[in-house]
Amino acid sequence: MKLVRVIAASAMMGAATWSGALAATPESTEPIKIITNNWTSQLVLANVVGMLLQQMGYNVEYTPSDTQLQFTALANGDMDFQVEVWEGSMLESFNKAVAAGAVDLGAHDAVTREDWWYPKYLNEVCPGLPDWKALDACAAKFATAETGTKGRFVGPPADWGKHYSERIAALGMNFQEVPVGQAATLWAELQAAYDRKEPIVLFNWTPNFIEAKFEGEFVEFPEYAPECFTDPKWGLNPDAIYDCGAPAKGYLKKAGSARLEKTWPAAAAFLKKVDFSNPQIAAAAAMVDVEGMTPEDAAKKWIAENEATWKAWMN
Ligand code: TMO
Repeated sequence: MKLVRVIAASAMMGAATWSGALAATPESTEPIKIITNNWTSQLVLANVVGMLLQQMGYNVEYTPSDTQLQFTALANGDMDFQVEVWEGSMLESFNKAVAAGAVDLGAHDAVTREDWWYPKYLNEVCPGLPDWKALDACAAKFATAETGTKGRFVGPPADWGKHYSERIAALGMNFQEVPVGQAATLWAELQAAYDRKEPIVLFNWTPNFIEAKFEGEFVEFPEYAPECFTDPKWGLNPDAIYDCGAPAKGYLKKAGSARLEKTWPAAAAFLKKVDFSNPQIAAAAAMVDVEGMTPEDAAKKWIAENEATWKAWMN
């Protein structure tokens, strides 16, 4: 009788400990849908977060989306998590998504910038750089067969939600945007020009692997203010919005669906703590763009080398 009681008690205790350890995660076996985009740091970070969630016991699914449509998906609860929300290119759609039910999961330590960028050797070719007026005065040097007498600005893929053609028009610049289809083309164009010290001005951002490999600077446009995107009267051109640059010290946030917090609260708490720095993000991009690793392998390597960092996020 006594023995039976002891066994029963210890079995119950065992059960209590067991369910206690697992009660937190996973709250649901339904997969958490992690958004992937088409640039390399995002792919690495999305995989890092996905693998860590799996380690915590969650099921995850990677769902490719573009930088604008993803916000509708987050607001609707069709997708659950985005690890890189860049202020410079996503601010407007992100704010709309939060107003429609998506959740701001906080900012990374990283400070970001996305804008026109040129190799440093052009400072001698176009005196007055990085000022945008000096660039504009130098437009003829950037002309190509495709752009005629106008300078060519090598722009980002269309889905990155920039307004560069509008900016060129608003500032009356003698430039034409020629967008690439994918990020790799930006770097191929840069490499080709850089090797021959030829003029090129292209879309770039930081943190990125570029800063470890190429010397260059962002063009300084009229300083960003929120009104620039909404009030035509603001800025140099009284009849147009977008007559300014992107934020020079932008945020990098994380965003989630409303159901993320409801269905998997411990996962949401973890994701709020996820925090990458500028050097970590630049290194993540370099593993893929310079070393040629897959985003999955780069994520595994990052996890192996940064245990103290991610363990702190789990507590
Ligand atoms: C959002 N991005 C980093 C590609 O500019």
